[in-house]
Amino acid sequence: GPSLLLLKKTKTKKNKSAFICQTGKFVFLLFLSGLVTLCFGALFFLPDSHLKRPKDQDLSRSRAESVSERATVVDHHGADTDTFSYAKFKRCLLKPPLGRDYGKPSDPNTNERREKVKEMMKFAWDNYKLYAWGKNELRPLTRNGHLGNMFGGLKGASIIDSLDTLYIMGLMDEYNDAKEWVQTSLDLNSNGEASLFEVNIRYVGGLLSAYYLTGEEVFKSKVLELGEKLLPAFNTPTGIPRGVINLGSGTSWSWGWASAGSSILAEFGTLHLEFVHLSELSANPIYTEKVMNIRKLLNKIEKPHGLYPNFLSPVSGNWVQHHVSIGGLGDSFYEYLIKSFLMSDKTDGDAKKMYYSALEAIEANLVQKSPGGLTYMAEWRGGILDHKMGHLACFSGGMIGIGADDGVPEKRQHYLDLAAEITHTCHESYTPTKLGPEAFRFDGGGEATATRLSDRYYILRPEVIESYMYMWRLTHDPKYREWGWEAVEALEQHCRVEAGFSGIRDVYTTTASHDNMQQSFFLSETLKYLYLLFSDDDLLPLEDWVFNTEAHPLPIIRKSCLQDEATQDKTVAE
Ligand code: DMJ
Repeated sequence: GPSLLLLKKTKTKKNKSAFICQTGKFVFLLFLSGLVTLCFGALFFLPDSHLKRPKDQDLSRSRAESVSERATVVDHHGADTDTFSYAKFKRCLLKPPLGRDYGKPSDPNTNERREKVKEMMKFAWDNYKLYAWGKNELRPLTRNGHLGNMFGGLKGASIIDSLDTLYIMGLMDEYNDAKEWVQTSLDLNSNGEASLFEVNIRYVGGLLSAYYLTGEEVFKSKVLELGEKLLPAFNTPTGIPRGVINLGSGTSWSWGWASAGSSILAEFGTLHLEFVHLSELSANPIYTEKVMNIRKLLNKIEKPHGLYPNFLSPVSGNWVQHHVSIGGLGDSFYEYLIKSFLMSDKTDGDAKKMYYSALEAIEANLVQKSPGGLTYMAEWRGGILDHKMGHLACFSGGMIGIGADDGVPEKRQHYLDLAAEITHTCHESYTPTKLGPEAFRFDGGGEATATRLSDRYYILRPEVIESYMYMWRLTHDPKYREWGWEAVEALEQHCRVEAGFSGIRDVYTTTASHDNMQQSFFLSETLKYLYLLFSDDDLLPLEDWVFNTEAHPLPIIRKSCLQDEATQDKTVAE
């Protein structure tokens, strides 16, 4: 009947579905075996893959290779990208970078001052984050961001400049936000016109020091990527780079305002520290070669009275005019000579020679005593002195101080005295708001005063405080901490506004007119130097670190230690 028919139908259905199921399984197995064959086959086509297990007899050799003979991973520029060992570098430091207790001073009053500086950093950072995140600088009055045109479309200058300051202050949430921004949003594929100098001191310097302090690979890979983009700037007949570079196309040219297409001493002379470290990290000598070439040319060229003028032609390699300054246009060239020597673990003899003979020429031609007894550095225009000193030149107190130990021993005290006198003069220029003008003069009856209205502004610059910090470390004279505290109070009174810190237009009036700009160097330099001034000396000890001109700490390169470490590793491996 109908039930038998139903049973038959069901049976046929079951058979059918069993058949379909069997076929499905077969197809699946066929697919699977195909896949396995494919993957296995692919292994043979891999060039020298990590997936290939070495033969047993090769095991010990490959360990040795991985430890000390890693010059095998070569990128397209010939750089060995796998040679630098962070662990080895750390072992070659004399002291822990953050000191015993993050440099916390035992004296409660000093500690309170240090906490105040940390609070200022947090306030500056929080407002930047709130109103200008990802832009280059904060405009604290209008509460928005500023991009500007110095960095060729690169963004986040305040973030890169703040990384190390946040880290040493132990502001870890803020540091982590900054690091995450670098990971996710720092885009180096920009196509704009950048100042080679500014990108180098802020971005390259900032990323380098963030890497050396934290060991985070992201900073290393970013800085190496950026370093490559700067290389085309050196494609000139002399190898002296021009001031401006398009980060996308690599074309470069001189600043429109620099006479006769010249390059600026303080710009092409302020690459050495960062470029040597780029070579260290990439094991690619090209960066060091580029800056050594600049050094060679400067060493060889005839110098008027032993002085280095501010403008040089990248085409002929000759000076373009005879204007010499320890302030703007010249400043950090001199700083990088002594710091190159110190950073080389005192092995870079040329840098040392050039620094001390430049200093002698400066003393013979530029250093002056005012009628009121203040020592200052005048500017030199083809033999004629302009009795003016820029705020920028006030870094030289610290520079002469850190170089005092390595000249001829009989001049040690002389250099320390000169450093102290210059720092004193710069402190004298900080009045009556206790902040200093952009430039001050010693003629027309003035003593360290800005006589021109246009020189009266203060844009949160660090140089005077920088010299207090070095002089404190060198002498421990309490007056430097007192002067630093004066500056903290003045910054609070005249520059702190509701949404950050701002420069002011006139240091001679107490009713402040703000310029609406929180410069990124305020976070990287001014606040860092103040924090170090109120910290113990074991926070970023000078035995191990030199600060680039944007206050980014770079480690002294102990070649012999690094080599010993490598040999030891090799011996262990064998
Ligand atoms: C910073 O960018 C650096 O210190 C540079 O060497 C000079 N100018 C500013 C700070 O004043």
